[in-house]
Amino acid sequence: MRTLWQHCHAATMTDGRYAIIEDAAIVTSAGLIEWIGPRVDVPPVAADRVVDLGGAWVTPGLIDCHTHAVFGGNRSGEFEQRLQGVSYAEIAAQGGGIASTVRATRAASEDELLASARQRVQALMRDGVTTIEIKSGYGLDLDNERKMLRVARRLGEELPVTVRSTCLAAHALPPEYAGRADDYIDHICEQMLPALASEGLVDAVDAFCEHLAFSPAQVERLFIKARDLGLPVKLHAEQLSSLHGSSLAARYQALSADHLEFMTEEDAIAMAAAGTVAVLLPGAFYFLRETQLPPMDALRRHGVKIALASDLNPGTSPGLSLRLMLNMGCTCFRMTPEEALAGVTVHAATALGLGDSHGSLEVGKVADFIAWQIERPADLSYWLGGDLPKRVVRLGHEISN
Ligand code: DI6
Ligand code: FE
Repeated sequence: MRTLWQHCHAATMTDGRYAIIEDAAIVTSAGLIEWIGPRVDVPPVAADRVVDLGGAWVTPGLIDCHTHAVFGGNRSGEFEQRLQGVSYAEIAAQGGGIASTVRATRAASEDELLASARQRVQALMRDGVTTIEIKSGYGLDLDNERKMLRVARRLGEELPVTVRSTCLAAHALPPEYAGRADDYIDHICEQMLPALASEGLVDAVDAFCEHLAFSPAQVERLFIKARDLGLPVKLHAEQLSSLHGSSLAARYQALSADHLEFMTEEDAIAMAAAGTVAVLLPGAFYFLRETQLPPMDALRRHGVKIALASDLNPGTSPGLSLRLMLNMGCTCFRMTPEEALAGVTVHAATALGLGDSHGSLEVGKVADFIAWQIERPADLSYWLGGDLPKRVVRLGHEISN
């Protein structure tokens, strides 16, 4: 079925810019963009269907390239305790924090995890998200990491959204390995990752490189294993301190290094040279009331591609709106609305290894796009979340969500 979509303006986001086409037309066929350009130039194609978009602004479908959307329970109780004056250390001593999410995730069945994650993913989809990355990392043993990754795969099968799954077994030390972080890394490398990869559950490998998680040397062992298995890597780096995990990630041609508040200029130079995308997560910055900003000037000066994501997780970013993150990227990190939109489209696609097929409105890419009833593209960063009127097209077909 060939469809001609017209009466719209397009922010195509090619090369990370708005790259606007006024009074645009788009021809889609077999799920792909077959032609896009000014309406006056539409080739004489035989369209099966012509759709009037009513003067909308069309952007690529939004891509949330960093989420932990699958988890058991939530931590709103801890949130409330902290605001009543209970310290984080006390909460952790009571078995709270990430350990409580690990317990709840292990206790939940695959179907229970699917049901709770489905609601969160659907919330993101109502915001115009057509592609989402989902990490494991609250199971921390083979069966429970497998359960999380299977839920990610099932979400991609049952919802009209493209899901990329990332194995984050090196997120935290499971209680049964307390004091034996190197042994846990060995276990991931020798048992968990090969098994999960052979089951086709892993699109990328991630780790949390931080004093309270895993060291650069431990992360490097994991990266070497991922490379042996032919899997691309990503890294949570420089969120709370500077360990130069982002430079390590660059050495392994990582798809992305994420968080990055404490990264240095040298890290930015390494990332630019490797093409490693900087994924900024303003939801966690906001929720933790951090004050250290990622080095925006260094990232820009060295030409590092910048993506933005929700980091949706129960501990540090219970963020159910990617558009709210656009506003936070602008307000907290001083990104421009154009940079923010590029961060959830073209650069987010690259951060997932989907740069050739997703993220911008170009011939040959998937026909995933949103027709927004807005005044101008900056509206997407300007409103603080909320349900903007829009039509969502995925693989050339309009979906309702
Ligand atoms: N960085 C974070 O902020 C989260 N994970 C990570 O690697 C914390 C996740 C949690 O507290 O549940
Ligand atoms: Fe994260």
